[in-house]
Amino acid sequence: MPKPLTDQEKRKQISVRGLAGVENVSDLKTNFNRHLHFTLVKDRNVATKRDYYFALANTVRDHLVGRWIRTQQHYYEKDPKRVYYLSLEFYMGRTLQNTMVNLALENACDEATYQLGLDMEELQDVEEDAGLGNGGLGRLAACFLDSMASLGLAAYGYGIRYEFGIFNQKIVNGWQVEEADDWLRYGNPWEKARPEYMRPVHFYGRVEHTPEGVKWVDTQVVLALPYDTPVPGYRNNVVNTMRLWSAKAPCDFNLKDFNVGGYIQAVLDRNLAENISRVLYPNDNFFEGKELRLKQEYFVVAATLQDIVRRFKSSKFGSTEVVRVDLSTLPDKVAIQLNDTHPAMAIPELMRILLDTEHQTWEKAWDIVTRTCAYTNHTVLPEALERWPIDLFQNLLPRHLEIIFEINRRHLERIAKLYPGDHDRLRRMSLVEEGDQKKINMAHLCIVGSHAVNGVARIHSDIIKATLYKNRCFILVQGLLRGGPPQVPEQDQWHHTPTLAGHVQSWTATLYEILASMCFHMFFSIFSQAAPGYITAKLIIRLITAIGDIVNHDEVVGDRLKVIFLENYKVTLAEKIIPASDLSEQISTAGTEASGTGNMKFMLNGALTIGTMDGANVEMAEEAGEENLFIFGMRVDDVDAMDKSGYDAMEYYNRIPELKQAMDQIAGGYFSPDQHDLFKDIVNMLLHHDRFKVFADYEAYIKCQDKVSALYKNPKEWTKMVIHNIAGCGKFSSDRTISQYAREIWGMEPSLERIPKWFRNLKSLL
Ligand code: D6G
Repeated sequence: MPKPLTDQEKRKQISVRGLAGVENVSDLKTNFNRHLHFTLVKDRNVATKRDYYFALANTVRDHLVGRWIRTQQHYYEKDPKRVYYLSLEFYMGRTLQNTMVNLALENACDEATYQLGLDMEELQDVEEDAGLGNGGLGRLAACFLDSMASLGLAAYGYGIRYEFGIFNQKIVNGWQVEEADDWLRYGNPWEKARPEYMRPVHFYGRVEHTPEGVKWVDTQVVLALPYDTPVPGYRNNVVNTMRLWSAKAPCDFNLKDFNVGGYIQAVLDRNLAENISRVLYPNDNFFEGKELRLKQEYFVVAATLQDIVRRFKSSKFGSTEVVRVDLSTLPDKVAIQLNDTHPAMAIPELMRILLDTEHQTWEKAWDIVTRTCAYTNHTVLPEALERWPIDLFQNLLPRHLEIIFEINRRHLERIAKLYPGDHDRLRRMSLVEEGDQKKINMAHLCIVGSHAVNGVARIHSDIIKATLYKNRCFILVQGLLRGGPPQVPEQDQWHHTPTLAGHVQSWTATLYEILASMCFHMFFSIFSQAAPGYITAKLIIRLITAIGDIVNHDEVVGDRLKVIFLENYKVTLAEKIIPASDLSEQISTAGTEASGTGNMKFMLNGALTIGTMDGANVEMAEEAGEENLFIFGMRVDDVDAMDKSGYDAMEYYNRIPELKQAMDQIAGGYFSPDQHDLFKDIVNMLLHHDRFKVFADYEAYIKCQDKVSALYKNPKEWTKMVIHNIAGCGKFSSDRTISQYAREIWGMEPSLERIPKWFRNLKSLL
């Protein structure tokens, strides 16, 4: 008779079976019930759908834990180069399904929940989106974390654990109304607080120059409390970490002048310190310049750099034993990627650590910083570029301002030597912008302080080179999708199901005539979110819903056209809309959209693109063949030429009758019968101060839409184009993008290997 297993041996066996990927439905059921009982303290009589979701999430999470610990052990043992992706946004969406897919648990969980009498999809729907981002920039960061883990890179995402993510959009009487996104209300099963790694972050105070060195004193301290979220790679047993910081007031916050009244006030004032991580600024491509935002930017950077230095200096897992005494080899072991200028303070902060704490010379410190940091630019729109007023800086981060001034002094000295007498160049390239109010140009700081600068699409990188800064630029192309090598399958394997036609025509009475001759139904679905303070954007949303009110009830049009505003666009909604769409509109004026992200996702998911030669559209046309996209309108050169010759919207308005009619209808209250001049400002803007020159592309757009409509009537030809698009979208895989970043910027080698060897060999801590 074999000896019965001890409890510990049994546990180990279960865990080894789990780790080997042989999932057992009955184990999942047992663990689900265990979590329902012990973690949620519920029985099946009283459990809610949310309890079941949490039980399932915890069951799935258990499968991450061993892999997570072992991955981190491995990094400590092998000491590979690590990459740190610093971003103010990580737009993660939901986690449960992604985790199940990456761990190959989806089928087993589906079966287990089915046997328990539950519907897994319904449970998945309970999960709140982690909406810690505005759009493309934040979603890119999330995709990159996934790819870095899938490619076996020792990578970390560092950001802020906002208590409130991107607002929830409600449409009330046609208007956008914002609601706070209280995503943590019911708890977050994916995160693990790590109070033991709490770090102090200093603000305000003053700088003392002493014979022993520079001291930043009389500061106000806020603590940064890390929350770790596991980031599993795709079926390779790697689990990396996303560490998000939350602001905590220290116990003695404002308690220095203790007295009874002061005590109550001091406790209430703790909120002020903790407000730093309260809410994500809901601005996409727009710089608001608020002090709280600068605090957020420095907060994440200061806490993260302390963590990076601690990890670099310590050796064995869990130990604080110091193996490296100084930071001179930092660039060999650490790459820091700045996701836009938002974490740009990493440059002066690392300088401050090297100069004031590590006592390095300026030259040595600068060499370390520039070889460690790299910067990704996300936009050239002037209203989006971060320019912090010097007064604000002086007050909040006085030592950093000194360092930035010194960086600038040396930088300008170098340029003056290279281009003697070129004062205009010095002014253009300075980190300090003169004017009524002096400002620090954060993009310039990033470019000067980095060894690599890239844009997010080829055309965008070219534009940065030509405009923002004629300096060292790497050309990379971002991608957001995972895809294999291009292969064109047989056409009859494809079915074209026009479930949701995204056709668009102009908003004119002519539209109705076109529609009357149409043989198919169109659903014109629009989704968009306006920053709460962006009045024009909100008015445009109101116009869209107003057009919907009229068109959707029009007797001539009947059911053939519906204009639907899909409220509360977010990752989860995108996952539903994108695969359901036939036509994707990517119609930015050439030179204004850095890349776009939806364009590539629509392409992969079988929609065709009507678009301008802008952002990633350019490369999509290259990959799929320009004949397989509906390209129209001005190229960047045409726009530049028009900038010189002048753009006159009135000329188009007066010359094109249906355009005039549409504008007159909008301005005259056709779509707002109760308030005739409601949309007048939009028309005024289009006619008199439209820097995007929308009318200049109008005729080309309408002509191109005619081509779209004609082709849509020919499903065979349409499907052929779709196949070429899907087959050509491999380049836009974020795995491909990250491999390129790894090799060309970080000096790391990606690997697609599954990692069973080290994964099994490391000692179990169970
Ligand atoms: C994650 C995973 C956990 C590890 C912790 C700290 O929470 O296993 O102990 O990170 O890792 P380092 O910050 O020391 O790398």
